[in-house]
Amino acid sequence: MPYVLPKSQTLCLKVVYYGPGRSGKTTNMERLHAETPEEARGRLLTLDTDEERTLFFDHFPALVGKLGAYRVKLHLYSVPGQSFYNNTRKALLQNVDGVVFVADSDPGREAANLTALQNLYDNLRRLGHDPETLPIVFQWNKRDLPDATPIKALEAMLNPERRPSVAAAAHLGKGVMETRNLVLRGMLKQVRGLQDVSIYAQTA
Ligand SMILES: Nc1nc2c(ncn2[C@@H]2O[C@H](COP(=O)(O)OP(=O)(O)OP(=O)(O)O)[C@@H](O)[C@H]2O)c(=O)[nH]1
Ligand SMILES: [Mg+2]
Repeated sequence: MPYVLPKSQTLCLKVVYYGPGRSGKTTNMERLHAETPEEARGRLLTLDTDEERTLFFDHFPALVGKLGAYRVKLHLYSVPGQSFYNNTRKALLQNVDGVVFVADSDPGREAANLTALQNLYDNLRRLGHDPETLPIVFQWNKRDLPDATPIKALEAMLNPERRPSVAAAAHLGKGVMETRNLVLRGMLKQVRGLQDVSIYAQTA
């Protein structure tokens, strides 16, 4: 659920990067952080284990533009992909405004992609979100792999609804900003459908 900070005229939106373990979610966050101007970004918080696996989440805030009189601020999170961290993933999806599903193009990860996507839809429904209307963008990551699963096959397997999608090689920074821009566009489209964003003003 978006919220507005009335004093600073800021509209805040929450984006969660989701996907199977090792698909490149943390890499997306690192590249995005590096590409965001210093004055527009907050500190990148990454909580990982010795083997560089995300233990809890990665997060940073970024100012990304304006909507009318409002500054638009994203709160970006990436979940831990390993299956046993589901409670954490579910908690991170609370009040989400947009999701990026980072799929792994490695042919050996087909089943893992499907399981992670099903897990995303299950968790969203359990939290009362409607996966049909929530902005979700697919990122086909690791396109640099010589034996990468063809994009057509990934689309057929994971994206029969034909939501927006981007081909990427996140460790090279390719497709990272495009992905973020697509999910931002989807979220702003929903906010613009309302007469006045100030209805999101925090009452606390
Ligand atoms: N070849 C290739 N490797 C990539 C790409 N993106 C990320 N990687 C590598 O994949 C590995 C896992 O990346 P992470 O970003 O840590 O993956 P993650 O999705 O955050 O993993 P978890 O936190 O365990 O869920 C790292 O060694 C990355 O350098 C890519 O586009 N191509
Ligand atoms: Mg990670």
